[in-house]
Formats: sequence, C-alpha cells, structure tokens
Amino acid sequence: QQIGTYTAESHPKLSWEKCTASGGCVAQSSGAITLDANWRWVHSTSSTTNCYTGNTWDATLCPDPTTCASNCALDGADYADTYGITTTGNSLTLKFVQPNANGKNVGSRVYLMASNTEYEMFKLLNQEFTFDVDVSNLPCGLNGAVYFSQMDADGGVARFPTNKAGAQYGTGYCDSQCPRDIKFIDGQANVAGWTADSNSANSGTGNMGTCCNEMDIWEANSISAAVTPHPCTVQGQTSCTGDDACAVSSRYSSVCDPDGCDFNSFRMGNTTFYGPDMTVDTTKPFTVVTQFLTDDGTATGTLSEIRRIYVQNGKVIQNSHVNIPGLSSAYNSITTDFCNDQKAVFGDVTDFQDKGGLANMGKAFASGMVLVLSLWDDYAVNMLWLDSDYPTTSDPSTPGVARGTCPTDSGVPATIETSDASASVTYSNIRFGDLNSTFTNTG
Ligand code: IDC
Repeated sequence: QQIGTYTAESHPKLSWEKCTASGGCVAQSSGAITLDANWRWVHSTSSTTNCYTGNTWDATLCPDPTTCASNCALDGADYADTYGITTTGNSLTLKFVQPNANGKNVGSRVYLMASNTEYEMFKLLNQEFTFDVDVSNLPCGLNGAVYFSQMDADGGVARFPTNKAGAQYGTGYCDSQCPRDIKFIDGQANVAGWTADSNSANSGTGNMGTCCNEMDIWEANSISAAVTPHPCTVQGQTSCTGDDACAVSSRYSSVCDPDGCDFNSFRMGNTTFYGPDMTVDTTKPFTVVTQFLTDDGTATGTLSEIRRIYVQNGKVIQNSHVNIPGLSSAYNSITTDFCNDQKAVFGDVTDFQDKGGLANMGKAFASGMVLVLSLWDDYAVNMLWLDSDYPTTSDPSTPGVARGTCPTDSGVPATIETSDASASVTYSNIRFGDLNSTFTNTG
C-alpha cells in the first residue's frame, strides 16, 4: 500500500517518560502517536477515487490483493476533527463517536512512535509500565484499552516491501484474536473473500488475518477492568489465511490464545474493589502500574509474574486478592499457578497453557512490543465478557461467570453509539522503566 498526500500526516505529539531506579524519570518529549491504517482514507494513487467505501472495495482498483496494494494509498489523518483524537503535553484523549464530514467516526486505535517512521519498541522483562487514566466517562459496553502487540517496528516494510506506508501510516497491526477486519496485511489488500459486516457500516472481514502475541495491560470502563496476557506459539506478526488458521471455525484453532489468562478483580471475587466510589474510585483519575517480574530478577530471565498496583490521591493501593472457593491461594497477581488454578476452577478452556503461557509471552516481551492505545465497542459480544455476566446463559452465581455489574442487555453498539456518543477516555503521564521507579506513595 502506498502513501497518499491530500492531507499531510502530522503525528500528534505525546510526551512520556523513561525512568531508572538511580536516575529518576526523563521526559521523552519527541514522543508522538500515529493512527492505525484501518481508520484512514484509502484512495487511488492517481486521484481521490476511493479504494474502499463503507465496507466494500472498489472492484476496478482492487481486483486482487497485489494490484490493490499497488493502486491504493493511505492518506494523512485530521486527528481532532475527523477522529476525535487530541493530545496535549503528556495526555491523550480518544472520543468514542466523533461527528465529521463523512458522517461520524466510531472509536480509534493509535500507536506510540519512536520516530516518524518507526514504532517505539518496549522490552518489558524486569520493567514496569505506568500510566494515568480517566475512565469516568466510559459506561457499560465501552473498552478503553492500553496494550502491547508484537508488531514490526517499521509496520512490516522490510519484510513486505509492497507495504510502502509503514509505521508512519499505522500499518502492521496484529493481535491474539488474529483479526480479519484489517484492510492491508503483509503488504497486500485483504480483498480476497472480503465480506461486509452485517451490522457495521464500516467494516468487513477478508480471508487473511493477522496474529501475534498480545499483552493487555488495561481493558476497562468505569465498571470493570482486566489485565490479560495472550501468548502465541509464534513470535512476531504472523498472517493467517482461512477459517481454520484464523480461528473462525474454532475459537482455539489459531496460533494464539484468544481468551488469555485474565485478572478482573470482580470476576476474581472482589466486587467492591474497582468501580464508582469503590477502593479504586473510577469517578476520578488514578494511576495503573503493571510490573513484569522474571524468575531471576533480570531482563534476561523467564517471565514469572505480572503484578498490578494502583495509585489514587497519592496513595498506593495493592491489587485485590482472589476470593473464589476452590482456588488454592489468595493470588493478587498473574502467575502460572494462578492461571492453572483459575482455568481449572472456572472450567475454562486451557488455551493459555496450550499456546505457551507466560513463557511464550515473556519471549515476546524480550523481543520488544508496540504500545497500543484504543477505545472500542464490541460487535461480537457487547463487551459482556468484561463488565457483565458471560456467557449470558450461565448462572451468574457460578464462579467465573460474573465480571461486573453491567446488565446482560447492555453494550449493544447500535444503541451505545447513539446513547453514549459523547463517551471518551483520557490516558496521560505514561512512564516506563525499572521496577518501582515510576510511582511513589505520597498519601
Ligand atoms: C475474552 C478476551 C478478550 C476478547 C474477548 C472477546 O480476553 O481479549 O476481546 O474474549 O473475544 C471466556 C470467554 C472469552 C473471554 C475469556 C476471558 O469465552 O471470550 O476472552 N473467557 O474473559 N470465558 C471464560 C473466560
């Protein structure tokens, strides 16, 4: 896919900090974000004719994946007016629905850049990642997400030279769901087998999907939050083709673990820890710390534990402890024992273990991952897996079914895109570095 120039691409600046135990935190004032390619205007390299309109490809410009990639260009983004994405200093706000000249934009996904053409790569082992978040304007059904995906630093340009747009234009996305709604994968348009989504005006799915290791630091709204590693049996962005490899025919048939090993405080038995006016009060901003510990306490060790700490009003709040009958320990972090125990007691599929668990996740952490910040609603299952009872047909008193207090009929995109159009999330003050170097207790 080529570069279009009707709108100059100007990455919104987002300052963040690198921290060390000895030297404190240093501002990375050259930080910036780029918008994922899927949200961008795709048009002919020689005119303003759309290559893709609504949820269909132009048959003339895009008769096949290779021709389409050479005929079509991704253009620059008007971040604020078209997409409702704004930054100031170290703060980023994503609006849920942004009215614009084309009608409206729903949700967004952006990546942190190291330079104009490369993503910032985070090596997470024996480090911690911290940010402040305001979820007070995120009701049921919305997901303000901060996570790491094992994308190529250049968006795939070196491995797939027909991708000319690269990281600058937000290409190369992948995650553990092996998404097939991505318009360009491996330098080719995903036009083969493209089927318009029956309930979304702007998306569809092709024969190709794009899989990779994913570490969900934060998937949350004002009601529920989850932290979830999703390992894969492969390292690096890896495309799939067809229903089996892309986990359509069976949820667990891809190279990645789509469920993950999730720690959601409500689901793990503490229903008063996270929410409005609770221990972590979601009506106000707070700090989310995530630590990646290794077995030998070095960056070359094996990932052994993912720890969560909150800070609010200057006060450090340790993560809630598991309170579920049958679990053998009051875990408050993600370890192999926690994952084994949780999957067994809840009767969940063991795909996390089957796809290599924390060990494979840790390999991805060692190689480097791209920071993703997004806001989305859920056309598949209305985000009920995060904030309600799920599966909805199971008894909510069965451990593992209840995940939050949202009603089982909440989160329907067609409803909330109107009723909660003004929802938004703000992420700020991103810090990364040595363990215990990014936060303090002042309360
Ligand atoms: C969740 C994943 C999340 C994904 C969502 C929808 O963690 O990243 O977006 O599914 O596909 C289940 C559900 C499964 C949940 C998982 C954790 O079947 O959809 O995964 N889980 O909540 N049952 C028990 C656990």
